[in-house]
Amino acid sequence: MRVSQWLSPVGFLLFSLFPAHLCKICEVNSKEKDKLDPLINTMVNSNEPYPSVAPQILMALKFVKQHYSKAETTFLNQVKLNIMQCDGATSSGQFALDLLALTAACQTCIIKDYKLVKKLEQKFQAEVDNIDKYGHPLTTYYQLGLDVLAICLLNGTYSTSKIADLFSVEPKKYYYNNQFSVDTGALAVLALTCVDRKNPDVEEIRNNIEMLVKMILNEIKPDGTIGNIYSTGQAMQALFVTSKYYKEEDWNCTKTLKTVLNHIPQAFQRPIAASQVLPALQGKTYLDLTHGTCQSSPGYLNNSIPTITESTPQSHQNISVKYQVVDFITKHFKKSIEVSVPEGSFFLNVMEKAQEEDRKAFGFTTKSSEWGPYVTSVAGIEASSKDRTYWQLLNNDQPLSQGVAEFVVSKGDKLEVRLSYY
Ligand code: B12
Repeated sequence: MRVSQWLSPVGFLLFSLFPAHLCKICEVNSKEKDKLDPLINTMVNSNEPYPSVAPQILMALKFVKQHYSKAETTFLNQVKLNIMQCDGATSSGQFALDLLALTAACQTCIIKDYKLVKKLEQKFQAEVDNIDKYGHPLTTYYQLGLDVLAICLLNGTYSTSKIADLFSVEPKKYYYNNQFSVDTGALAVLALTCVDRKNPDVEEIRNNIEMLVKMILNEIKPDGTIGNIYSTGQAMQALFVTSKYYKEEDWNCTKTLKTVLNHIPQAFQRPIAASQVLPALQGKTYLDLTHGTCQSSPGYLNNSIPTITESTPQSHQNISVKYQVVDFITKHFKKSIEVSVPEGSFFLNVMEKAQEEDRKAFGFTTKSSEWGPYVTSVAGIEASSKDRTYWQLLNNDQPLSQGVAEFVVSKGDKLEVRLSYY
């Protein structure tokens, strides 16, 4: 039977209008919608000063029916400030996030009047030039994904074949220390899907999408998490828009959704984490940022302030853990210690205890960020974005999926900070 014989006229119209947009989407049902309230509260009550938080919250709030005028105005002002203060030091991904947020907040006039897409194209070009010269971008492929997503959604100029080349599937683009970065892959899929929708039938673009989707599907864990809990929301977005590349049985979306909902109380207390997961839970993706109406109606600001677990141990019973510092790059430095800390302590507390014992070997510095404290130096050895090095966090030789102020240590753990390349 031909498609047109069994589809109703309306169905046929929809089918012929949106064949490339067919999506497999599961979203939180109306009975469970209140499970999202903690995420929304965390976001609207955020007063974090880090530039990448406000744009991502605005992007997430676009998909929330209720309006939070006061909070939205505050975040929009922060985004405008980011744009005004933008200079050579502003990363391309940060600028792309700001543009996506302006789009979400219906501020397209600002984008046009100040020719912001052109500016983003220039920042993106600087990334490409750096790749041509040194083999890696100024920032990371995650940020390149944000750049292309914003340029494409805002109808900027790009070469489809160059984009296909840029996002070709090679380990150095999508892996950190032999581990596939699901977040990076997901952003690339969203960006490539936008490009594909606007320039259909470019084989290389589709091949990239197909391979990345396979790699993302490979990262589905038995409980439905994709990568780890913090990459799952963006991976869901990528899978929503690419269902023609995989079979129904390849992904149990409902299981993933259920697991994420169950993790809301403990895993998404940071505004940044909440903002990245919320769109997918509502069946939305960043490709929807340009859809929908741009009217606003007044809302209210919920006053319940979210609490982030502080880095102070909860109990008095002590546990013993091993901790070592390794310079994996020069291999000239390796120092280990066993410390005793109260049960419920964080990685950070172990580092502090080791530092008290031997400042030369275990002294460290951090810089605060939207994800908490980021370890910048240990034993006087500074990580450097210029050299593309970082202090990687591990336990029992496995990289952690949380920062030092979030990972709770257990008895017998073998913690490590390892200077590595990214
Ligand atoms: C690229 C990236 C990195 C790069 C950053 C390099 C660079 N100069 O750009 C590198 C490889 C160094 C890195 C390191 C780590 N990362 Co990382 N990273 C990302 C990624 C994919 C994109 C970030 C980004 O570019 N955002 C866009 C730009 C415009 O925003 P930005 O504010 O400028 O971004 C900065 C911060 O995100 C910061 N940063 C990156 N990762 C982390 C992790 C922590 C804990 C902190 C405090 C800050 C931080 O570096 C970015 C550039 O300056 C995100 C994915 C995501 N979903 O956000 C994960 C992500 C933020 N990272 C994560 C983790 C766990 C880590 C590590 C702890 C991994 C490890 N086992 O060592 C380490 C940090 C260790 C430390 N020293 O404290 C988690 C955080 C989860 C959480 N609850 O804390 C994420 C969400 C990935 C994931 N799904 O697990 N990361």
